[in-house]
Amino acid sequence: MITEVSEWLRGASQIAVLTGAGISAESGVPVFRGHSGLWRQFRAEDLATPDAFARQPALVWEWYLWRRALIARATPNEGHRVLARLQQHKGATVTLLSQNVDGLHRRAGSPSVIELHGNLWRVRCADDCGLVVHDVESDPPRTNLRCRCGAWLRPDVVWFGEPLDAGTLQRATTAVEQADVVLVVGTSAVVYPVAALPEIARRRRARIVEVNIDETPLTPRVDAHLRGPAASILPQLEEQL
Ligand code: BJW
Repeated sequence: MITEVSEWLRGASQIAVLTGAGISAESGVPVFRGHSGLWRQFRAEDLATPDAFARQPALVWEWYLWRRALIARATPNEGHRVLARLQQHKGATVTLLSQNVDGLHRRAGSPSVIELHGNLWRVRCADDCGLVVHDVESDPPRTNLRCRCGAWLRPDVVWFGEPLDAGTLQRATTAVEQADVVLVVGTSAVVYPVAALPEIARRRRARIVEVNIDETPLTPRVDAHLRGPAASILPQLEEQL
């Protein structure tokens, strides 16, 4: 199957890659769903919401500071690096779309990444006064960051119930609409609207290739499911390109 997929990639002029938490799993960053997704007793759905932040901003910040510390120690893995090289390959236009907020794709050398759910290294005003800053205040980490307008500062990420940035989602939609092949790597494909992107591509007759250690709701609808860790499957694919 890897040989067939690499032929599709070789013949493609537009490729879209959609990544999720699974691509960073082998860098030691926990995924969201399943047992390793729990922080203390909390699930992402308990903390990644505007309501949780309104009720307990310090608790939500603690979670993000814990994740920042972990990600700061992590290094990109071979999966991130293969995708960065693929983007710089002259044969096709490769658009990298990521749901991850960890910044590991950029650290692996990806020249551009469409970050659909934001970036946990940026903060912005929780009252939307317009302030967005790249946070340099994480050392020492503080859970009571305030904006110049007095409101809380929050991580510049997309929580449940919040809309994705319209321009960002449009760029992602265009990329999958134009793609000949869409590579879906390490996502459970359950969080919308991003989970709809492979289906949009499929309707335009793109080939959909899933790389995952497990099956997902998308699996029955893909052209190829490459089962295994992204950091081993992606290098095997690259070898054949
Ligand atoms: C490996 C591996 C290895 C492991 N190699 N693989 C339609 C239907 C139903 C519900 C909705 C709908 N439309 C909207 C909703 C509601 C909601 C939603 O989708 N809920 C579902 C859970 C039911 N969506 C939203 O609320 C979104 N907003 C929205 O729709 O707004 C509409 C609106 C319009 C106008 C006004 C107001 C509102 C926003 C969603 C935001 C999600 N945010 C989070 C947190 C981001 C910040 C942070 O990180 O803290 O994003 S939640 C979390 O889930 C995070 C992730 O990006 C996202 C997806 O998770 P991902 O990446 O797939 O990770 P996992 O853990 O789920 O899966 C990992 C996978 O990797 C697994 O499959 C493993 O097998 C695999 N794996 N190791 C390869 N080594």
